[in-house]
Amino acid sequence: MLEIDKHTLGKIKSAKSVIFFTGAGVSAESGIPTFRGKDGIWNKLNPEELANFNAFIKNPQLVWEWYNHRKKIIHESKPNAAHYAIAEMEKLFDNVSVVTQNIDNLHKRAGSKNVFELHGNIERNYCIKCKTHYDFELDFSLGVPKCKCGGLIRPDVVWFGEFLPKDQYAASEKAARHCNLFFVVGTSAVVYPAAYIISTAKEYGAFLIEINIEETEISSMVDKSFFGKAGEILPAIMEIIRN
Ligand code: BJW
Ligand code: ZN
Repeated sequence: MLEIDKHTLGKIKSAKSVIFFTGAGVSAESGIPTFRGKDGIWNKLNPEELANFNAFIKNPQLVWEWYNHRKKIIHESKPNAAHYAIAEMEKLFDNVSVVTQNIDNLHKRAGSKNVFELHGNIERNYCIKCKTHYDFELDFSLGVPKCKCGGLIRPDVVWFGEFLPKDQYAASEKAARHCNLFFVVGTSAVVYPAAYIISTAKEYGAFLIEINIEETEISSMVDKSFFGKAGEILPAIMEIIRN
């Protein structure tokens, strides 16, 4: 049974506008590996060699192999109890937004309506030259797919050194300035500018709750931490709010 102190419970129950800021940890129980931490993929792979534009230009084949491998894992996975609890929360509060760093589309698949994607979406692709979108299964039979203009097609995700989609970031910041309750779920909170959204919410007076299996960079700045799996803590919180 999850224990929630009176103060935290009061903040949860009185909230009108709520944000769930999520990272790779929210999808861990769906079988999608995280980046950092104990089982993180970057213990084995070097992000410098894969998650930046220069790496793509140098070896597009290798970068695409990595994304196609992850795409397969994502396609074979399903939203977990954490994604579903977050989607259900829309029925319990006036206003719920999901601000995610994940590219796996699982929040939308679980039924969340108001999702802002800060680091793109693995389901989408675009041409590096003319920016035309190719949001369907690409054909790799002749090597790395190219646009009709001759440019290489890349996944529509945000690599290191690249700007975040302006509209998604602006909408997330705006929501953070107006929310009363801000959940930080399954993120190491070390990647910027995404992590600034957490500080914005705090600056504008939101009550911050972290859910993670371990302490993170932001554990000392949040109002309350629940240490445990997102797929267990979030459904438990939902039940407590309902009763
Ligand atoms: C569980 C769990 C369970 C496990 N339940 N919990 C300011 C300060 C310092 C650096 C910078 C700064 N501003 C910019 C930078 C540079 C850089 C950056 O932040 N670097 C730091 C890492 C040092 N940022 C950028 O480059 C960004 N762009 C930018 O700044 O543009 C401006 C600019 C333009 C031109 C020139 C210069 C600047 C872009 C960042 C893009 C990040 N992209 C990636 C890859 C996306 C595509 C892909 O997936 O392939 O996004 S990196 C990777 O990290 C991915 C994630 O979205 C992101 C965050 O990771 P996340 O989600 O937090 O995952 P993990 O693995 O770190 O953590 C998982 C957590 O879950 C852990 O805490 C576990 O404990 C927990 N967990 N199981 C609950 N069951
Ligand atoms: Zn093109």
